[in-house]
Amino acid sequence: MKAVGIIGAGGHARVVLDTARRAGWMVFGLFDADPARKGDTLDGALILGDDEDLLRRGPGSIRLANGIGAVPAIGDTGLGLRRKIFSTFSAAGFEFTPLAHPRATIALAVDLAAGAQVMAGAILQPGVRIGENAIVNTSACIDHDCDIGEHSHIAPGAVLCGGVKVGVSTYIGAGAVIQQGLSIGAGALIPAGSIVRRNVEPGETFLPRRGGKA
Ligand code: JB3
Repeated sequence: MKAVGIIGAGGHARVVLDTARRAGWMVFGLFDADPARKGDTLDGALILGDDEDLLRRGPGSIRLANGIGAVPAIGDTGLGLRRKIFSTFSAAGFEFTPLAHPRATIALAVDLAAGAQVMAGAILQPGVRIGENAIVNTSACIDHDCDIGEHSHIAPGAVLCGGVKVGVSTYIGAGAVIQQGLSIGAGALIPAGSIVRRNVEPGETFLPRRGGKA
C-alpha cells in the first residue's frame, strides 16, 4: 500500500490527511513543530514528532505531503514556510506526492507536479498545469490552459477563467475571480472576493482602483 507522511498538524494538514486517505494512501503519521503534540492524534493519525525526527528517519519508502498552508496578511502571501518545508525535505531526498481528492474533477490533459494538491470539489479543465507544491483548494475552478506557479495557493472557491498565468508563490484568495488571459505576477496577493480584470504585478497586493473598478 502507498504510505505517506504529512508535515504539519494544523488546519491544512487535516484537509490533506482526509484527502490522502480518500485517495487511497495509508497515512504513516504526522510531523509537527509543536513538541507538546508528539504522541497526540489528529483524526486518528499519530503525530510522530517534529521535522528533525522526520529527517533522522530519512526518505526510506515513504512519500511526503505538505500539510503547511498559509495565512496571508497585507503584503505577505504567508507561503514562505510552506515553500521552505518543500525545499528542505526535497534537498534531503524526500519525494512529495501529488495528491488529488477523488471528488475533484480533473481533465485528462492536466499536469500535476510533485507535491501539487487538489482538494474536494475543485475543477481543473484541459491544458492546466499545477506547479510543484501548489494548492488548489476546496471547490476552486481552474479553467482551460491556466498555469499555476510553484508553491502558490488558490483558496476555496476562487475562479480562474481560461489561460490565466499565475507566478510562483502567489496567493489567490477565497472566491476571487480572475478574468481570462491575465497574468498574476510571482508573489502577488489577491484578497478574498476580488474581481480581477487587469494583469497584477509581481509582489503586488491587488486592491481595486478608486471608483471600484479593478
Ligand atoms: O484557507 C484554508 C481553506 N485553509 C488554511 C490553510 C491554507 O492555511 C487554514 O485555514 C490555515 O489558515 C492555514 O492552515 P495551516 O498552515 O495548517 O495553519 P495552522 O492551522 O495554524 O497550523 C499550522 C501547524 O503547523 C501548527 O500545528 C504548527 O505547530 C505547525 N508548524 C509550524 N511551523 C510546523 C512548522 N510544523 C512543522 N512540521 N514544521 C514547521 O516548521
